[in-house]
Amino acid sequence: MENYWNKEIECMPREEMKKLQDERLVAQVKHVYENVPYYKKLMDEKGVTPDDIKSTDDLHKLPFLTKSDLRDAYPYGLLAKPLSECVRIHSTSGTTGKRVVAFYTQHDIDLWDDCCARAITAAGGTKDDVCQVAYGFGLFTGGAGLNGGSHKVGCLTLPMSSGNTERQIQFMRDLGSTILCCTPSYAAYIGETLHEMGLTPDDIKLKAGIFGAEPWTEEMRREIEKSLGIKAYDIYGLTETSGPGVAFECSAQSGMHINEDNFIAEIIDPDTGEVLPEGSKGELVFTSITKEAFPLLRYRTRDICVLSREKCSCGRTLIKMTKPMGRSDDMLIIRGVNVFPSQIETVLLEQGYAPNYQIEVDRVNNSDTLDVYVEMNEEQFTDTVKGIQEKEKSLTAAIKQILGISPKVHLVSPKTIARSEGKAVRVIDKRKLHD
Ligand code: DLL
Repeated sequence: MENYWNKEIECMPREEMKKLQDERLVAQVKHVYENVPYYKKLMDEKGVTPDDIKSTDDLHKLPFLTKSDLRDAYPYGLLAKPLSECVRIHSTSGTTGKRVVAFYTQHDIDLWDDCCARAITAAGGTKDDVCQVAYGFGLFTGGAGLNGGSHKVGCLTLPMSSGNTERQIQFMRDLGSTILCCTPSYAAYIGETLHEMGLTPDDIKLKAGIFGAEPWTEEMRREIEKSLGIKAYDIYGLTETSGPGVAFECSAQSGMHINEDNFIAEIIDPDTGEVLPEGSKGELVFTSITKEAFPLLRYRTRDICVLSREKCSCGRTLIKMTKPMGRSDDMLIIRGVNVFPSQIETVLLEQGYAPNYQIEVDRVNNSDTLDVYVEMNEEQFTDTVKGIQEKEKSLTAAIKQILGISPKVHLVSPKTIARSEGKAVRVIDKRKLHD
């Protein structure tokens, strides 16, 4: 039986949801225009006033907002409420330029917790569960978001933060954690450590995991599900729109439902900005229609995915997004070919390797090079040199088949690729194509 946190909203008939979005959008545009000079200027430059926005059908008239606007307006330029009404900030983990700082009123936090409560409930969570939150706590939104959602649901919450993996497993055993929340790469690492400690999924009580904050493939999902003996659910979000919980997976485990009562989603052509019809692959754009302190309109996420309104077996009517297939700014262009790291990950896992790999791109004599470092497990490692070379050859061929370009594959000894407790760094691009 499917569990809902807020059935009325999650299963709301389409026309009613559109009406709710229409009303909230009109009010939000007015709020922003009147309270944020930065927005007023952008809208004035485009010749749009709040009176032009009568429903979601007029959304396309509004200007886009990008990460560079957020940087220009740093720190307070997009704030729509007095600071005295804000109770928290979070910030992105960006390594270049200024960080993005997002502000929250207490009402914003309540709505955010509610979105995360929906995700936990959809993964089977109830007040009888023990929910171990192993996302980082701090400026990153992962820990705080799932912690808030877990409290709302009434789970016994373990605010572990990430790291200290053996202790994570010890608490998991001693306190009988049933739900684990962390990045998929950390979940894989926890699974690996569990087995190294001589334990199996039968020694723990976990039943579900809520994993997101970075791209992961279906193959990786299966790997984690096996190593921890759980069902693994995806969760999506970004600091700019509050954090995790913008979209969450249900029992169908085939894409994430977007919390449309809070966010309007569009898919655009990343090059032209043109809005694309449902079912097209393109860049995801979000408009926050309920946020008070930091309400972004038509924010370009750079995440590439597809939206679908196909009926879902879970009964929810909320629109679904596919797993992000990559980011328009993270997509590698190698020898003119578009490459998403997830394509390489799929091949590696299909061929029986663990998700421990690193991709290195460089430019030598004006030509791009692609090196893929893949870790062997102990069993693969005992192979002869010739056997290893053959494995490298067969991996090279399999990757070439998918990408159309040939990588140089290096199989490396067990435990030589750094494990991640948060977002994994999969790609090192040495070409210095960007600042
Ligand atoms: O990663 C928020 C989050 C925390 C989501 C915990 C889920 C769980 P940022 O650090 O601002 O926020 O990074 C946002 O991470 O634009 C995507 O590119 C990527 N991302 C987030 N969730 C997923 C996911 C948090 N499920 C950026 N699959 C987003 C793929 C994801 N990519």
